[in-house]
Amino acid sequence: MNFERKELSNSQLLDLYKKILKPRLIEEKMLILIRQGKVSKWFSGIGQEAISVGITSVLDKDEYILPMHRNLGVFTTRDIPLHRLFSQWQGKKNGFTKGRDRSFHFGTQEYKIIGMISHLGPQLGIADGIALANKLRKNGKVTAVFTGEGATSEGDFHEALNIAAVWELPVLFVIENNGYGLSTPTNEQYRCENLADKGVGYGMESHIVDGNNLLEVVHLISELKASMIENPRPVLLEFKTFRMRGHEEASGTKYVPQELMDMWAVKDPVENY
Ligand SMILES: Cc1ncc(C[n+]2csc(CCOP(=O)(O)OP(=O)(O)O)c2C)c(N)n1
Repeated sequence: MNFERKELSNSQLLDLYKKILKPRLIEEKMLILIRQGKVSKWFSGIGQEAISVGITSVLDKDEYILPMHRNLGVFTTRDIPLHRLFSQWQGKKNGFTKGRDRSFHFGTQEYKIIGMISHLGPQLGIADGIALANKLRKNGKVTAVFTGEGATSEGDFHEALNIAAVWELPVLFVIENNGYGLSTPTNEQYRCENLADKGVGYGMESHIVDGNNLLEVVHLISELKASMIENPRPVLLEFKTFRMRGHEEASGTKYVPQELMDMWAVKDPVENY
C-alpha cells in the first residue's frame, strides 16, 4: 500500500496514527470483554477504521456525522471520553441512551453525531435535512452520512440521493462497501460493477476510494470539503474495504471464503499505516 503524505507534517501523520490505533485497541479489548460476559453485543469495524477515522478527522467538530453500527472510529475521533462510551456499551444508566441500548444505536448532539436508524436507509434522508438547513444558513458546513453496500438496496437510498442531487445539498454519501451485507455477498446484492457508477443516474459526482488507505481518505475528503464550500453539492463515495469479523460477534464469518480473508488481511488499514 502506498501512502502519499502530500502537505501533511510529521505531527499530523502521527496524530492520524493515534486516531486510527485507538478504535483498534478498544475493539481488541471488547473482544475480550464479550467473552467474559461484561458486554453482550459487539459490531466490529476491524479492517474498516481508515474510513471513519479519515472522514471524522477532516470534518469540523460542529459538522454533523451520521454513522452506522460499524463506525467506532467516528466516536473516538470526535474525542468522546472513553468512560462515556463504555457506559453506553455496558448498558449503564450514565450511557448516552440511559441504559436502553448497549451498542451503536445512539447519537449525541454534544458531539454532533446523529444516532443510527436501525433499518439503515432512512438515515440518508436525515442527512439531506441537515444539509438543507446548513445550505439555507449559508454556513459552509458539510454533512457526512455512512451506509453499507447492503443498505444501498433500500428505497430510501434512492430517495435521499435523488433529492440531494436536485437541491444540490452538501452531503458526503459514504458507502462502506465491505463485501457482505450480513451473509449476502455483493454479487447477490446488486448488478452494477461499482456502486459509485450509480452517481451517473443521479447526476451526482462520485468517486471510488481505497477505504483501507488512511491518507487517501484524508486527502480526498479534504479536497471535497474545500470545494463543496465553494460549490455546494452532494458527492457519492464508494469506499472499497472488507469486514474482517462477523456482522456482529455472535454470527461469525463461516460464509466467507478463507482466500478473501487472507487477501484483505494483507491490506489491514492500521498495520499498513
Ligand atoms: C430493514 C432491516 N433489515 C435488516 C436489518 C438487520 N441488519 C442490520 S445491519 C444489516 C446488514 C447491513 O449490511 P451493510 O449495509 O452492507 O452494512 P455492514 O453491516 O456490512 O457494515 C442487517 C441485515 C435491519 N436493521 N433493518
